[in-house]
Amino acid sequence: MDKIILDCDPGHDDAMAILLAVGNPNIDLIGVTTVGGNQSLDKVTYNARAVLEKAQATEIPVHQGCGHPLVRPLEVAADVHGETGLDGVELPEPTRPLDQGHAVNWIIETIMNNEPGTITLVPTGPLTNIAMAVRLEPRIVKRVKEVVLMGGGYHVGNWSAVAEFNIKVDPEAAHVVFNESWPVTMVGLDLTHQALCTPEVQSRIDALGTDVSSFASGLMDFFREAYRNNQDFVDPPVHDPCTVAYLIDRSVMTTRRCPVDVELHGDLTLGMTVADLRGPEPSAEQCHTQVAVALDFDKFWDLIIDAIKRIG
Ligand SMILES: [Ca+2]
Repeated sequence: MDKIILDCDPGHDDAMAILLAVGNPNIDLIGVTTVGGNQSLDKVTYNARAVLEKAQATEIPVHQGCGHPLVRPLEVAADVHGETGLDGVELPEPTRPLDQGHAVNWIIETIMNNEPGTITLVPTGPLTNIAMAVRLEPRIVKRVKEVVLMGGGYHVGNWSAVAEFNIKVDPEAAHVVFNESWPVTMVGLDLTHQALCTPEVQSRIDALGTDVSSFASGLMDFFREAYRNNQDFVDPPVHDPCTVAYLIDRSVMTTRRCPVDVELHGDLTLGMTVADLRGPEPSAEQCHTQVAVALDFDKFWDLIIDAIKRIG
């Protein structure tokens, strides 16, 4: 079973990733860490704890990480996620106190104290914590099984014409993460824009008729409105759980191996994830990065709905 650390900034789609990781029996969510992104660090940390409370998963520790990108001021996504970062739903009061210890230290200790090749990092926010961890303890690179991150895109952006939010908020951190030698799967917008919560999908969530299903549906109602008003989408793309779904079942998406780097200097292209898709596909030995290409829509939503159902 994959042991995962979810490094997130909830965020409506981060919340769905937490529900999927908690509810799926083949994922061992050993901890949640938070990073400033969709909203300020205090807000997203509270949200992470509240979502775990809602999912009856208070055994899972939450460690608070970095509130600001490595170099740049924090940009939040209030237009997409609201003032709280999880607008549109009532959050339960977390009963578990926030765990002590900075997320970056906790990530390092956890990786160093577990067998090599057993921990998978799943970042679904800006990559600040992960970059800090790798600079503080470079030995984690060889010990992590893989990094499966939501961010970037090889054909499209959302925070600029060519850059996605998580990468654009902290491009220097992303540059660090993509340039270390660990296996990186970039689950970018090319993939996540296929993960649309259609009315048909949402009616399946509603039909579960549980407290958690109505919570998830409330998240999707707000997300749909926000994406209609600000991003010109009819149905909202539910980005972050695509990472977790891939770890549950590799056949949920197809991938293409290719070099990926992060633009740090372009006036128009800052934060762009530049994927070199020329030539034949390299092998895993030749290239440590791959991009997600095509989603099995039905399989993806079946996993989410099954997880929500299991939480009960
Ligand atoms: Ca996120």
